[in-house]
Amino acid sequence: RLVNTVEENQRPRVVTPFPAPKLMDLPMFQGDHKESLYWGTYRPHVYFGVRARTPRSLVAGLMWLGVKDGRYYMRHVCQDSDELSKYGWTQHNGRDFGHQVLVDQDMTWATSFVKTKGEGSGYGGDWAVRLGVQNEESQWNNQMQSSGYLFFYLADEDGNALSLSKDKLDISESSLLALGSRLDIGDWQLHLKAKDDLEVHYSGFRTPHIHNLSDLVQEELAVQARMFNRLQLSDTSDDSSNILVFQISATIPLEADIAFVSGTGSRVEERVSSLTGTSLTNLLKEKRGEFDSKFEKCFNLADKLDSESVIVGKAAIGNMLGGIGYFYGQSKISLPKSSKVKSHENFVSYWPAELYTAVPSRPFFPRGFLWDEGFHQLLIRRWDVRICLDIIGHWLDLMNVDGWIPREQILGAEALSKVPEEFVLQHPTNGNPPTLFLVLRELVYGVKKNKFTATESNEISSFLERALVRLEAWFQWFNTTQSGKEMGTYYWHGRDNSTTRELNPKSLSSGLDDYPRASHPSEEERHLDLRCWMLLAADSLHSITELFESRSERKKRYGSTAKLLSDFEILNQVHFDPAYGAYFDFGNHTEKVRLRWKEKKVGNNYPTRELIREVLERPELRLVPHIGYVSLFPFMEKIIPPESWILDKQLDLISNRSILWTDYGLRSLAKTSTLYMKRNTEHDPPYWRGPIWMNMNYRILSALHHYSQVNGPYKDRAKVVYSELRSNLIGNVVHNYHQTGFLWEQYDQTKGKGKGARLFTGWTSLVLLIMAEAYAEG
Ligand code: 6A9
Repeated sequence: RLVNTVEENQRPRVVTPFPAPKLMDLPMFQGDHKESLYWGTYRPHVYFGVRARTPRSLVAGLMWLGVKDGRYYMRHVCQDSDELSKYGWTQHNGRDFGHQVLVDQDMTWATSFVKTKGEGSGYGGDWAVRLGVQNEESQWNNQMQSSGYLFFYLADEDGNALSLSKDKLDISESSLLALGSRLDIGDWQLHLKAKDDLEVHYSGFRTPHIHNLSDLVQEELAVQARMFNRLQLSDTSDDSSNILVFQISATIPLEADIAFVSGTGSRVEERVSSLTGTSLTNLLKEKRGEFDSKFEKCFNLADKLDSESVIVGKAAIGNMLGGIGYFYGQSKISLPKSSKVKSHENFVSYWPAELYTAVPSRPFFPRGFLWDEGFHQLLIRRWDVRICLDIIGHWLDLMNVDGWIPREQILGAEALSKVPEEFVLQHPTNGNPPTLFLVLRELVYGVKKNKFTATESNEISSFLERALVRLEAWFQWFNTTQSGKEMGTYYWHGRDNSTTRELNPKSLSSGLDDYPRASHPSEEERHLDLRCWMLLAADSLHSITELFESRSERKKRYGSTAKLLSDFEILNQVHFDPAYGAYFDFGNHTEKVRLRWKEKKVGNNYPTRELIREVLERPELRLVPHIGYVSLFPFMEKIIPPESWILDKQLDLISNRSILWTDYGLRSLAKTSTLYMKRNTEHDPPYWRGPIWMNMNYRILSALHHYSQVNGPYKDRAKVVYSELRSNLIGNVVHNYHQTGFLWEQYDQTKGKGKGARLFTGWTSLVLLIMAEAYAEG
């Protein structure tokens, strides 16, 4: 379109979409592909939820009352404070099957999801969920504990009314609970079947906001409890309800099958019956078998590792795929102070957008994070390339006209309700590592080496062909806005150079948050990790352009940029410190900083104390002598020639216990660093200043694997370090999983204990690639 409407002219540049055909409009994402991914467990923030990939969907979900110390608590949204001793998908194929186990006190829940498209099914097909509850201890005499308080709901985000099948539900007479109609899928029905007697009660609500549904149900139960002394929904609903909640009560053990069918014109009974009872049992069995064989085919663990590890490997891929969500909404973008945009607030809204993405952690961070996603895709692409491309496509379509992609995607009211205010705004001056290139580079290589089927190859190629202009813009965004003073140098913009509180001003955009950088942020800075990310981007663009044009100008340009950024001599001149044998950032820096308590007078109030940074020496331009993950970036990008003595030096740093080595993986920051395990402010404990993180360990391990394969004097040494690091990482994650029930965000470097967010099944799931020894080739 050549003509801009008036409205578009007034739209601030920062919220203007990148002007190129969208990836998600590619034919490969329409038709069968789109329909096959319509329904799914795309609500990772709840313990169990189903929705379709459409902005305002019909959504389903599970709630139950947990009992603790004689009190009831509503379980719905994944919350750490619920203290479930374990939960997560033990299997999930990302498409039409998943099995999850949840342990709440002495109750064990199982949710199995399955989807089918049978003759007569409407758009997107039919789906079913089998809910099972068992009681570990036999407290049968305790009535309160022996009946399950289980709630299953349907809510129409579009506001369409849902009808109850009849006023008095009796499922021994008819399994039909509810019915309705929508534009996307036509008429639909919800059925419930069970072997044993179930009592079903219900309540209808009308509200556009489903993110506070737990409160609505709890309030209703409280009213009922006060009036009638029972925890039972009121059996009322009117014609306008867009939410129906069903309460299913029975004695434990309980098993209930819920079937959702659309396209109710034909074969409804057969389809419901094939999705419940014995047929469902058989179908689930078949799906579990398929998952197991695909798992074995993709990762080949059977003769490599013990069964304890294999369980963790399955949980890793299961939770990665089961954690995939679909979100819709508008990011809030912070307005620079100089902005001419008229706004009463300090932000402007991004355009309404869809995002289909994996998430780092269902209870803590159930939303998209840009650089996390590149790591997620390293795993997902080995399971299902189409899901991988679909996810990357969604992300690239979020790019604005400047080539910028917001780092954290907080889309929609449900997502927003989980984020503290100070983290909501996205800053258009700040980037986040372009890790999607990690997987794109692998895909290009796979195409060139014929590792994919012909159809897959064609799809990847047409994807890349359309993605190229966006990828180039992304590269340009970094190359212009994050460049340093000297040619070929880069630094993360957005560090605070006026703070007096931070021991070392953070660089959130790098993804490594509080990893120490130059003490005094300045334009003179040169960040080693960003330089290596730029190399990755240039190198990937070079090989992508090579796919389409063998002799073009731009192919040459990316080739020479990559060559420049991987030039060993230049790298060493700018970032190498021979005294340490290590690579460092460069910047305005002093080691002599510390936090001190100072008295603070606030008006007439009593004096209070505050923690303030003291600088005891004038900073100067120099290398920043902190050894840690950043120091290893040239190693991770395999820039160091195999015969170089510097490679030997890197192996020293890695394998030295007083520096980076631990029995559980490599520390983020060397024990010898002046900021090792130091708080950044009073409220900010160390994060990337010691603990072990899986994404970086995976990349370091990949490089070790590489150097153990190529010829050179340090080949054998690399091999030894490689296998020890690998077994330490696997051993510790497996041990923690079986002990605590979870994969964790990071692992403590002294005892190996999981820390930070639990049920962190984002990049920690890379442990599966480590088990499978699956690294990038080429
Ligand atoms: C806080 C608090 C319930 C921090 O995995 C996501 C990111 C990584 O991209 C980043 O590298 N995590 C890492 O340093 C978690 C970030 C959480 C920020 C928002 C909101 C909500 O608590």
